[in-house]
Amino acid sequence: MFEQTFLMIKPDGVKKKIIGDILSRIEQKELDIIAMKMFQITRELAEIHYEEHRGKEFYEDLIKFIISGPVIGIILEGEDAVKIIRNLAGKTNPKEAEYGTIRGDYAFDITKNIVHTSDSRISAQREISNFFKKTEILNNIK
Ligand code: 3AN
Repeated sequence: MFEQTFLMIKPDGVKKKIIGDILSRIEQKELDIIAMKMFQITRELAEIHYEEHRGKEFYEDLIKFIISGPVIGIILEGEDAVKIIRNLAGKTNPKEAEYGTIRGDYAFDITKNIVHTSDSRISAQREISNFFKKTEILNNIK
């Protein structure tokens, strides 16, 4: 299915200086980057993004972590984009993530797990509209 997904390089990925490696892994897949920007997430936006985790024991650490430094937001588009990018990221818990995935290769901590990726088309659309203005998204590269 032709679709869009959202990938965010979290503050630990930026600090580790692995933006280039993550981008090159993305570019090896047949997906188009249609928007990309670096920004600092506000607490308000973090709470919107992680709404589904509100009240869980790890929620506060998650919010504090995601606003602790700049992140890179990327919108990707292509056939089965959601699944391809989930597979590239690897399992949420780095201890279970396979080698060859971004988390399997770089993450050690479930909160600081290098990337966020949308878990469905619907989440992707919600997250994209939370993080990007319509004018920031290219739709003429085909
Ligand atoms: P994913 O990012 O793989 O889609 P979600 O949406 O279930 O995973 O969780 C969002 C983020 O919340 C994860 N990336 C991780 O940083 C954090 N998280 C999820 N589950 C836990 C947990 N059990 N303990 C600590 N942090 C967690």
